[in-house]
Amino acid sequence: MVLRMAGIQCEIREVVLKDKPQAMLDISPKGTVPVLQLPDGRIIDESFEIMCWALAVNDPEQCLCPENGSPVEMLALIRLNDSEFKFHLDRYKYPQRFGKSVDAGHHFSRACEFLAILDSRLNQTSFLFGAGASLADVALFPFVRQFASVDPETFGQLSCSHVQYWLGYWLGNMHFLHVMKKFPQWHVGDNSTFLLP
Ligand SMILES: N[C@@H](CCC(=O)N[C@@H](CS)C(=O)NCC(=O)O)C(=O)O
Repeated sequence: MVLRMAGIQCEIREVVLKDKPQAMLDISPKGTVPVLQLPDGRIIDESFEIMCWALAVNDPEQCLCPENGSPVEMLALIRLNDSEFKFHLDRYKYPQRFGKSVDAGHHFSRACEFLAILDSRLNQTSFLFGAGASLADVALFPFVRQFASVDPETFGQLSCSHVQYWLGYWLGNMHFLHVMKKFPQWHVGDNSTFLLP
C-alpha cells in the first residue's frame, strides 16, 4: 500500500503461504511476506522497513513528517503497537494457539487499552499525528482492522468512536482498496502483474 502511495511501480508476485515459491525462499529464507527485491538486488523483507524505504524515495503525503509530535513519538507508538497491541490481538484472535490458560477476554481488554490511546489522539485530530495521514496511521490501521474483524459487532459497540471513524476512512482509502484486490498466485514464467495501473 505504501509503495502505491509513494507512486513506486513494482511487480507483484502473489504468494500462497502454504505453497511458497522457491524463488522467494532463495532471497528471503525466513519465509514471511512481504518481501521486496530492489532492481540492484537488495532485499527488504520486513513490512515496516519497506514502508520506510518507499517513503524515503517519495513521500507525497508527507507521512514521515507528522504535523504534531516528532518522528520519534511516531516510532514509539508503532513500537507499542507491534509489541503490546499485537501480543494481545493475537491472543484475543486465536486463543487456542496459545494454550488452554489463555483468556481471550483478558487480552481483548488489554487491547482496548491501546485503542483508548489511539482514540484520545484521534479526538484531537483526524489522524494520529495531525490533520494528514502519517506513517503511524498506515502502519497501525491494518492491526486495528484485524482486531475489529474478530467480532465486528463488539467492536462497533466500544466507546472509541474516533478509532471507528478512522478505521472506516482507511477501509475506504483508494490505495488500500487497490492493493486488497485478489491477485493470482505467481508461478515462474508468468507474465508480470504491476502494482500501479
Ligand atoms: N514482521 C514481519 C511479519 C511478517 C509475517 O509474519 N507475515 C505473515 C503473513 S501476514 C507470514 O508471512 N507468515 C508466514 C507463514 O504463515 O508461513 C513483517 O511485518 O514483515
